[in-house]
Amino acid sequence: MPGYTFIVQVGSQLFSRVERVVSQARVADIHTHLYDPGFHSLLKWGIDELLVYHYLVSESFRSGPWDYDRFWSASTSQQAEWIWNRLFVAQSPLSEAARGVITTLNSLGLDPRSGDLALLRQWFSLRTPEQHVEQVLEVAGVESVCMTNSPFDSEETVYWQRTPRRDPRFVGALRIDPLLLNWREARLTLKEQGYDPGESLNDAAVTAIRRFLEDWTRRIESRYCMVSTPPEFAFPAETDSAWILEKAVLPHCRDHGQAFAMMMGVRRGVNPRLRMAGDGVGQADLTALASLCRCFPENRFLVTCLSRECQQELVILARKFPNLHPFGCWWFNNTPQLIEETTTLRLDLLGTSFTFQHSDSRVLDQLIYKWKHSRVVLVDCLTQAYTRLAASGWVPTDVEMERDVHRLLGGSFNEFLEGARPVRHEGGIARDFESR
Ligand code: HDL
Ligand code: ZN
Repeated sequence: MPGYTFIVQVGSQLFSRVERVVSQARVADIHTHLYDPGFHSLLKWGIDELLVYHYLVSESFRSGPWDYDRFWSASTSQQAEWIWNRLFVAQSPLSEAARGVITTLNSLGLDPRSGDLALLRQWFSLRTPEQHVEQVLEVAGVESVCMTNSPFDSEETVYWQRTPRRDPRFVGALRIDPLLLNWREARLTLKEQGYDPGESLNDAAVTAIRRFLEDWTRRIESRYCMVSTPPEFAFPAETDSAWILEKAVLPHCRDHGQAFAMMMGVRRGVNPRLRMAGDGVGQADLTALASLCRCFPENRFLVTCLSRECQQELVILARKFPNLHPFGCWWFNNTPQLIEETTTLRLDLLGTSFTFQHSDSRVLDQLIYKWKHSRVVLVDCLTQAYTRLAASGWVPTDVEMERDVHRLLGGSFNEFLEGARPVRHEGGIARDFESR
């Protein structure tokens, strides 16, 4: 690290330049659980939804009494009051998610200190979803968000059957967890939707699964295909999951220009009484990822890991496989300390060939705090990286900083996905990987 005087002089100049560039940069948020306003009640927003976010539900149970039945039988506003009293009145909102509510309300010009949830509810009630989308995207500096669109979610498929009016800033992403993780159930859904895969996994099943994937990819104009996998996920393996992935999903992704996104290491239902808030973490076996990247060089893999212990191995695998793109500081990694640790590791080993963050927002208003909090950390990480670079005799220009920040906030992602476009066979020979 350069000398103290150098850091103070050059570092502070760089800090203000980096802060300006990062604060003005527009973000492509590549994974959220938000919906286009055309999906009506599926788009969550407002103070009650902010407070009953499952991160805050689990945190609110840290204080007693742990009356699960009383909580789950309460109304959303009653649940919000429960959480408000336990996390904002009985203690300071110090956790990332609790502080996020404060950041969001203040950024919208509302005073959380009023503690008057009724007044806050009234403010939100005076606006339409469309108006709120405009203000939140503007305040958050977000240009586009990828949704999580599951053909196995009957609440959502109803809307797709009505071909909803689409807002192009809300980009489709095909989520297929049941197909890979619960084939016995998934095959019934495919049959219901007219893609009968038959009783066993064979060529006929591949045909049915690929038609299902193609139709949904086209219907939602999918940007990529995604699954979240448990720590035990293995490949190669004698499992339905590995077979469907190899025979149907990856060939589909390759032929239809879909990167395959894997969110690895989630342990579902650790405490089922917390419902969606009850999921936990386990250390994923990344040898499975290395096998996939090696065996399917024409597929592109977007990957994030839930366990802190996996982060270095993921980055090192990305150095070995150009078809692997790490992204985001997912879920339990979305804290200032772990965002800084992960981002510094990635900058030191990958330069800007990764995607810094995704918000995973479930409530529209969360875009504001998740990106405001993350930008603060990104400024620190980049200032440190540029200060080191300057000490080596290379001071970045503003244009170079803007280019680097653009790459980290969606530019590298788009470049990586461009390469996933279907191979154009000229004269029967697949053109070179790079020249596509
Ligand atoms: O599987 C996922 O996409 C996760 O992001 C889960 O939805 C999780 O509940 C979550 O919201 N994490 O931030
Ligand atoms: Zn998610």
